[in-house]
Amino acid sequence: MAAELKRIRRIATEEAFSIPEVAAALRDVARAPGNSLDLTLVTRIYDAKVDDPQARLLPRLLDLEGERLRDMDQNGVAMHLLSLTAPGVQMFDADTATELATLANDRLAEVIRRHPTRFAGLATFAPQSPKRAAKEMERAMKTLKLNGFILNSHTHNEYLDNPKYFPILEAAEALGGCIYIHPRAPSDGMAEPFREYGLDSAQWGYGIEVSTHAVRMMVAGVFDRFPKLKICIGHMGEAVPFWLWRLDYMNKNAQNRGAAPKTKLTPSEYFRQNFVITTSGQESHLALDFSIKALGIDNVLWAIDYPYQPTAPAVAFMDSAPVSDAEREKLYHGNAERVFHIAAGAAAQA
Ligand code: 1WB
Ligand code: MN
Repeated sequence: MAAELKRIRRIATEEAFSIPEVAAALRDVARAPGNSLDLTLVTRIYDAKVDDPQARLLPRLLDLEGERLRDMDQNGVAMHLLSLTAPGVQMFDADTATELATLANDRLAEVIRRHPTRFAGLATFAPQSPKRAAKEMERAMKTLKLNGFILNSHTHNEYLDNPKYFPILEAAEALGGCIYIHPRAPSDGMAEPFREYGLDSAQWGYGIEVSTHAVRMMVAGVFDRFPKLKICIGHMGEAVPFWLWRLDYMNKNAQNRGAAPKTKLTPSEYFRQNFVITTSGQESHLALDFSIKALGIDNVLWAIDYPYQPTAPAVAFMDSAPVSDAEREKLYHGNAERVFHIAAGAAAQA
């Protein structure tokens, strides 16, 4: 590691955890009848046979202060911005989801209180009950001092452009809390072609699910109603940056034939105004360079995707990225501090 990089503060922004109560509820979901595409992965992780390599993920999701901190120390990572891992509470009934979201947020706040320089956290909420979700969002930021929100894409096959969720968007905007839209598997209506070849999750399905979510919000005009709302998406923007030109062109056509509502701005304008992206699990310098040029250096944040992706290559990727020192500071911590209200602080102890 170069000497000057030893002193850089690395804040990783898409870092997953769970709590035993949510893991148990997901095991029950795995054992109940159902056809959701998420069940493939939920079964592998939460109801795994002991010889399944994916079974190793659950202890690493439940651990916060053991192996995780050692992994951070070994790799010079100052901080994990933690979030309850996908699918979060979004496969449960409204009451269970609301209760477990509160519990997960309390646990998250406790571990941050014990390690305020090592952890920050995104609050979970239960979209199944939008009004109660908005209350929990306020408690999470004002009382628990959490740093923003995590949403694992669709809820019972519905997306944030649905007006039933507007109380959630109103709360996020008023609180200045960015909503990180993390993947889960594609919703029922587009699930079938993803059932083969392992396409259900991180290989391809996750990106399609979240990019579709983001595009729906932009073309529906959600950001005309909530112009200060901030959304974060991972995996180098789930390919949306690459699509901006064509989105603008074809959205205009769709508007002109009455298929899409008229909006104040174009998709690319909303994307630059209302979105930031992270590099989670997408370690291509070419894609990074393109994204910085497309969105601006202030809109790209570093992430590892722990424990689903290894830390060392994610650090090596950003340490060696072809950017200036000032740009690397923004990518590694400056943008995260601004977007997620994280106090300035020190690099990891060498
Ligand atoms: C994987 C990746 C699984 C992610 C996940 O389960 C999440 C995987 C919730 O690679 O198996 C992710 O966040 O990218
Ligand atoms: Mn992730």
